[in-house]
Amino acid sequence: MKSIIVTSALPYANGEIHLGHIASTYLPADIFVRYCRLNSYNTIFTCATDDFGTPILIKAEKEHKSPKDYVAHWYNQDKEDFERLGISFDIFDQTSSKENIEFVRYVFNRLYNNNYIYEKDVIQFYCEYDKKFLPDRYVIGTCPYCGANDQYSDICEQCSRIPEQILDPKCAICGNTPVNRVSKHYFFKLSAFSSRLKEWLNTNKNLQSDIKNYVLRWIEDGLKDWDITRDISWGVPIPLNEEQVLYGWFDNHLCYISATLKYLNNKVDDPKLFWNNSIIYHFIGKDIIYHHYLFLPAIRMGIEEEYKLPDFIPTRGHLMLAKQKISKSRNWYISLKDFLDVYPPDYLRFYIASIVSYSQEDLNFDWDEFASKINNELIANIGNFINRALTFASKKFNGIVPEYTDLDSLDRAIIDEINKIGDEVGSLIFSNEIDKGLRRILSFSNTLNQYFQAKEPWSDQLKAKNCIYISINAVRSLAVLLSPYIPFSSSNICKQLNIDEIDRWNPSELLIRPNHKLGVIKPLFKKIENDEIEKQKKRLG
Ligand code: B3M
Ligand code: ZN
Repeated sequence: MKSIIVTSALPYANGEIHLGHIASTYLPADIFVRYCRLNSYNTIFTCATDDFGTPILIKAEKEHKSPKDYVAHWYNQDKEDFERLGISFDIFDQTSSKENIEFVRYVFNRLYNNNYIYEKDVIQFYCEYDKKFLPDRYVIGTCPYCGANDQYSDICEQCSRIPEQILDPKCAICGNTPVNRVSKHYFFKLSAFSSRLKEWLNTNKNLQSDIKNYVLRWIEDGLKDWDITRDISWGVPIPLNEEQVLYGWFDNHLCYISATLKYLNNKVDDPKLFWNNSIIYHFIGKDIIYHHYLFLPAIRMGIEEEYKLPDFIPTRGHLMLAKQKISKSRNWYISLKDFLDVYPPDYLRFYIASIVSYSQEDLNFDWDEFASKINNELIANIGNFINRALTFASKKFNGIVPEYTDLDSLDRAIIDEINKIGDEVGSLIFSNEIDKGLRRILSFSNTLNQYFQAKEPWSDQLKAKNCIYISINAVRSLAVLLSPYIPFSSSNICKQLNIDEIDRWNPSELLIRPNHKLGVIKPLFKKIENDEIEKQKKRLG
């Protein structure tokens, strides 16, 4: 059996999961994974919180918590949020797990022994008052490009540029002016991998070509070696100098591997071999292309490809909120938790799946569009057909699926549709065209509504028998087709059909036989009212 390993970018353990994360990464990955599982691929879905790094340490200090306790809080919160949305990780780990720390140190040693890591003195800001080095966010100053005040030394939030040297630097903890001090840092020789990376990018036909092209241009422009050292206490201690820790971007993506192997331990004889024999997918948002198309493969190359490189890196754009960039610092975001306190998880899954394309283009969250998609597509199209067919069967046939006789041309045409739909939707999901797959399901459901209307089962008992037999089977087809997208509703449909949960991708088969007894029929969805949407607009953003 073919195996597939899917990872999705690791959320920083320092704040709420918001709709932006869901749209660019977690939901597309989950839909894909659920589809793969139904197709009996041995599929593993891996994620973890990204625990290390300066911003997290600073936030923990502000809350007077140990960084360990601080990330544990967010780990638990994230886990709960993901579960509520039905994101079906097989393992949700932490980059600070002992397995990851051990693995990261092993990788560091391998790279060092292979001469891909070297030492160099660098000048760092140092606060004489706090007695510590001040990497990244520990220094605040003026952006040399746009002149914005109060910017972190590692990124200007005004102009999004990375300042070479911040002006008028101040310690973020005490506000004093830091001094310069020399510190010995380790660098990863990314530049040594230029030609191998180029070769890999050119031969891997599964990567999105537009992204590949500009990553190739970055290589042409010349790759810079990466400073992988941080003079702080929260991180993976560097084997050669335990006083320092590794940069978060050195250890986080290695957790894709360490967490997967941890999950596989005791399940397969040789977890590493399993990794190397699998098709590997890393789902990401476009802001971390550089790290996943260059840094991550180079590190795997540097340890002599002991662990296979990714086959696919599905990369998607950002979610905007009312056409504006989501920003946690400006409080312009909708948290997953807040959303799920108001609407069912499947509403969010349906809406996002319908707008998320397999490209880097940004998408836009819009409350009115959300309501209209739920009301007009999910409810008036899909929900309507399902409820109509089930209610009719329950009222006119006592909930017993009727026998069919002499199929007419309408019946045969719809059976043809059912026979085709599984492969059509399946191949769209498998090629990551999740929105197109959903659109195809909607057009199928539309055809089913037209069929029901044209057959007029209310007018003739004979016509009704064929129509209901076929329609009930089509309802089951919808339960299968929708199960990767809206799993909670799919299992609700199964209950009403009185069949087992969907465990196979078989929407094109007519498996419900005459005389099968249906379950209790209830409307699946509740309409979203206008005034309710207006209320949410005000409350959530
Ligand atoms: N935590 C950054 C981000 O969420 C980072 C991803 C790590 S994936 C290895 O955008
Ligand atoms: Zn200070």
